[in-house]
Amino acid sequence: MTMTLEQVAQAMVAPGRGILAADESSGTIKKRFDSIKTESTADSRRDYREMLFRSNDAMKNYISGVILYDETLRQKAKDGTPLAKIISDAGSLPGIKVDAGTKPLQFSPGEVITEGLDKLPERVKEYVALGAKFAKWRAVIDIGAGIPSYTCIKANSHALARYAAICLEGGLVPIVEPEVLMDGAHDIDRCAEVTEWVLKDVFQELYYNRVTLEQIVLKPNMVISGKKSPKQASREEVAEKTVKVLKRTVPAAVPGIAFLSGGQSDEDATAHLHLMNAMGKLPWNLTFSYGRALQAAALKAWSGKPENEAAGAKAFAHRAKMNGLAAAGKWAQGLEKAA
Ligand code: 5MM
Repeated sequence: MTMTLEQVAQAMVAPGRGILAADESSGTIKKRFDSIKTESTADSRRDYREMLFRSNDAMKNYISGVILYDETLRQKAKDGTPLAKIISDAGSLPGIKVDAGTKPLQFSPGEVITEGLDKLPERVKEYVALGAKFAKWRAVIDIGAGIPSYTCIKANSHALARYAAICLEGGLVPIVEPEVLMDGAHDIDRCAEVTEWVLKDVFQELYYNRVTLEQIVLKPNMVISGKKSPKQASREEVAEKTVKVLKRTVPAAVPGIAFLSGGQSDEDATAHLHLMNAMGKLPWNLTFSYGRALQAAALKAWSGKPENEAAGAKAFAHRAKMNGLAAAGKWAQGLEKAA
């Protein structure tokens, strides 16, 4: 049975389930593989991702969708099954990253614009034929001296909204991802200020581009201290300030918000999500769309060796379960030890 766009969006943020971001582009996955001294080849990337997608209980119970890179959507498992089919057989939805990455933004030193709108309608058509149900586009906003600029926020919000409209017209649910980086030395209040500004502008552009909010999933950063800030906010403060900013900016018509982890430790990313969900009723479902915070332990346990596949799958299953519980507000620190 074909699902409507609303149904797909709701399934992506279904209670207690979240999204696995496995859409590392060739450069990013190479960096990840370098860290475990493994060569990044089409086969090693396939083996690693196949290990994650075949972690059946985790996929069935906690992973509502998987964001893939172009190469992965076209790849087949060792036994010839398309990787996208392994995902859908586990009751999860395959999605596709459609942005083409960032480039320096003209006349805006230190700032970037995400590219990829050229021929996007044609690419969306092809991805739908290949089985994708949703798409992702990530805009990147950095905080620093004199940045972000109005120019950068405007250009990125507009591109995000154009992407979202193109996807909806072509039959894919767009994940709208404006990421305010946590790399700087700023404190949590500066992050709150910039995140509020960015989200306000993104929703304004979505409106002007006639995007139906019931058919999207928002993927924002949490409101958090910059990694280099001497003043690190507590987990409770992160949860409280994130929800405050979201309430000010995200209309209740949006079915769900799936956070990126952005460089947080695995357990912090889980704890923050749990604390927000434990606050009680919110206008949207709050869940995860983590890359690093879902994969780091699995990548290390696997380390590129076929004999470690069971250990890698187990590490992934543990993080998927912890985050699934956090998405339901049912996580507890003590459960981490049971790994
Ligand atoms: C998995 O990483 C994604 C792709 O990154 P590149 O295009 O730079 O290779 C990234 O967009 C990811 O989906 C989000 O940032 C969430 O991942 P994290 O690690 O922040 O949870």
